[in-house]
Amino acid sequence: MNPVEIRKDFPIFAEQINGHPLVYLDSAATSQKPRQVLEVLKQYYEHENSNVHRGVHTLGTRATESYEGAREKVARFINAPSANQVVFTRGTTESLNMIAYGYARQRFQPGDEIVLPPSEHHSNLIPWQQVARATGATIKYLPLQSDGTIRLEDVEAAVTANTKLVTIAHVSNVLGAINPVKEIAEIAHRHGAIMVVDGAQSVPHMPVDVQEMDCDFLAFSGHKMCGPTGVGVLYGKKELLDEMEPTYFGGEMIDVVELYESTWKETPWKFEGGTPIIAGAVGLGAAVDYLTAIGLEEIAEHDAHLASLAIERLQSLNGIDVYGPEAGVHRGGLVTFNLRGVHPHDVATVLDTQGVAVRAGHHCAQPLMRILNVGSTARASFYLYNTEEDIDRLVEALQQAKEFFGHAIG
Ligand code: 7TS
Repeated sequence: MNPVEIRKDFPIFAEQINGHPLVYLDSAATSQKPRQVLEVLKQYYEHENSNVHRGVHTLGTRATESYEGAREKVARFINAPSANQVVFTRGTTESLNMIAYGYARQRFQPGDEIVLPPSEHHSNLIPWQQVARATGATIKYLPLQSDGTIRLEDVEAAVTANTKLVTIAHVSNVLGAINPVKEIAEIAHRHGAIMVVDGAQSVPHMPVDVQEMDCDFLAFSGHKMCGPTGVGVLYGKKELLDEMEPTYFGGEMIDVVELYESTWKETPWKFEGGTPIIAGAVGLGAAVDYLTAIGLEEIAEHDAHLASLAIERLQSLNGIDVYGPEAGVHRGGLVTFNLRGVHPHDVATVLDTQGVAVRAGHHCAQPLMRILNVGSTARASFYLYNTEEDIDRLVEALQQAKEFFGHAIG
């Protein structure tokens, strides 16, 4: 895998940012899009655009074939047993909320427990708070180690016969930790609970096999994996999706509508009320093709290598705190850090003057920020188009930031 060649697929890298070539280190927020995906979107709108599942006309058939073809591509990508277990949603947030509304709220009651770490993205935390409020179920947080990771023995201790749902991010968007989701799923299942995996930061970056992991639900977003914004996926085990209530009611998702009651289509179409995210799904299918051709193993190795290198380089600068586990096999492609005594927004602003894009803020993980005892942090996140030279540029820009803010250069 050659990131220098890969970059040529991404038109955005022709941009100059404040007089510098773009160094894009914010792929955990959203990835850039390759020409191959942009061209499929253009082709779709120019040659296939129509509504799906209803037209008997030729364009309707083309659009339906492309849309359902994308579902099959996504199913193969995560090794789902069937394409019917892939629901197109707006993204991870919507997928997780659909589980909360359509599954958890219908079943949970006082005394039931939901187990998760406090380090989750708000999208995998607030929906469960809301379920607890609505049903009387209790949230039980797993303890975190000083590096922000969880231990399996703590999961064993927390999960009981009262636990109905265990959830965790496969890869933390702040700490970069890769969590042992397969082992956690095994513990959850032993106690009769279901396992929900937030795959927003893993599916774009490493091979993810839902059957091997044995999760009950998996949520992820297209826009973080070279696809368009506005499309994501909810994968579920067939029997759970069949049992689960739709969240949106209206056109497309029905079987028979009477005046006072109605019945739904089968899974997955019962979850896709209204005109679905047709072009988005087709674009996501193209992104899946693109990533598959490069190879997810190679991408995972590349991202982890850049993260290790970045951690090493940042730690060699004085006055920089790096959060999360040490570099190594259990780390994804991002590094979260602070320049001591300087607000991360100020750091990110100085980096931007050098063309280096990093994210600064609480990363939608306010409880974790409190545990780390920081208000916010800066974060550099890597993807297939980043190079070692990008890390040189990050380090140079950080050195300038240190000079600017009066730090001694390490
Ligand atoms: N879960 C995790 C682990 C995430 O990283 C994100 C987005 C989401 C859920 C929500 O995804 P969405 O596509 O529905 O918004 N994370 C980030 C981030 O770290 N910076 O910007 C968005």
